[in-house]
Amino acid sequence: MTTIRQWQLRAEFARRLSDMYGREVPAYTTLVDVSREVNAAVLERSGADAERLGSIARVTAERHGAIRVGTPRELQQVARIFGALGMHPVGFYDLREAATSAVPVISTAFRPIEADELARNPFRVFTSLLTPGDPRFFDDDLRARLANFLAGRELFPPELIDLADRAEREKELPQAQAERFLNLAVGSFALSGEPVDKAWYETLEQVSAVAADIGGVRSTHINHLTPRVLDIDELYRTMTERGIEMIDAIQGPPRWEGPDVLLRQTSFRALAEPRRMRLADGSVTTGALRVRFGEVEARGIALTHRGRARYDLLLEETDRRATESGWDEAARTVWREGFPGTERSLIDEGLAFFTYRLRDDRPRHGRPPTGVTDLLDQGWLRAEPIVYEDFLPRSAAGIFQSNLSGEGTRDNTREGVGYDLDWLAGEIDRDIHDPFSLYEQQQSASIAEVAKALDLAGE
Ligand code: OOG
Ligand code: NI
Repeated sequence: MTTIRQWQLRAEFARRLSDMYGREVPAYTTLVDVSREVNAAVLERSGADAERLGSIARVTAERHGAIRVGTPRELQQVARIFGALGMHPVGFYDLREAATSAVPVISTAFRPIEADELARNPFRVFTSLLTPGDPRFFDDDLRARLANFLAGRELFPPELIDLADRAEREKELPQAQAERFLNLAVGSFALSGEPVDKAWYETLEQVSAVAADIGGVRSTHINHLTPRVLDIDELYRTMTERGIEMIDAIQGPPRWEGPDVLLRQTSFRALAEPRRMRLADGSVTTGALRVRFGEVEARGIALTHRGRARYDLLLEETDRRATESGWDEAARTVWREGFPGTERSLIDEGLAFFTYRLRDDRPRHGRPPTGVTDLLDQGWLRAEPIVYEDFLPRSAAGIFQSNLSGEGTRDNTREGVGYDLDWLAGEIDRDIHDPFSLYEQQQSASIAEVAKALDLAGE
């Protein structure tokens, strides 16, 4: 009997979701086509260097998605579906605190956490949970109405959840069950044709378009899917030439001649999609909602806590200076002054994560030195960057915000409430992994392996 393993389920789920989203949002297909062209061009131009941050096969298939749910119970079910696909919650993002935007959600990302699983297929989903308990956004009356509405909907059929639990437990599914699971799972994230209650949707929209997108409808949907590209500046130009209106900026670090770190992202605006609307008198008309969009990203090297602190400082400095020149130009100047220009200096300053491997052409005689930098200097080791697999809160808030129509409202005279990482982990009954520890473990494991091979153990 053929069985389908978790990583195959994950790859297949990502592929089918991508096909579905392409049918639903045609501009996404253009984005995927342009990404593929840009990646081929970069490969041609830079050869093996282009694959330093992931094989072209991985990068071409690579996507992240975003979904949004309304209750801890819904999130707990999502966690089981992604658990079936070998994807675990990593990181905690509180987008309620973003300076410029009012987004009443907290988020985590579901993704593979082991290096070999990431290499097989790194599909990840940024997953947000509405925070109706936050009085800055919702008053008692609206909170009660939301709770009532959300309690009456079912996003995922019980059969899907049962199959998910089985796949998570057994780490595979027989072919027929795998097919059923994939159908139900992909179908749960399709845009529903069910009419939207117009008055209810608009009530929530006054608080936030995100609140309406989550709590104003009786189903969930994939909100965007993001291919990975090797040259995001070129992609931005090409998409603009093809007449697709991109948001104003590329979020994250600037383009510069030094190492690419963390994550650079940009998106095109939400498109108006026809949706059936139910009016107060019960009649149904066709309206339009702008909720779904396309995004693209370039990934760089994962930073340590110290590297991330440096990154945050440089962002602040750029904000201070950006008034005189454009943001990008200011950022480039700030980066040149304040960030190491080579991978080697990232290592020396302890700013980024690498895996260390023995070089084939290492010395064949003599005792190796014991420290990583000496081993690098004397030709025993090479350092391969560890790719950043996570998200950036500021970019995420920017992506949310730039794609919303209304501003939303946040009453800052009120105190925000709880909703921290521990609360979230408790609600979904799973550990939420710390991204820094995952990168650190990967780096340490590679050092331990090298030490063992060179017989440096204990030194
Ligand atoms: C999620 C926005 C965040 C990213 O790439 O930073 C995100 C959403 O719109 O639901 O996807
Ligand atoms: Ni995204």
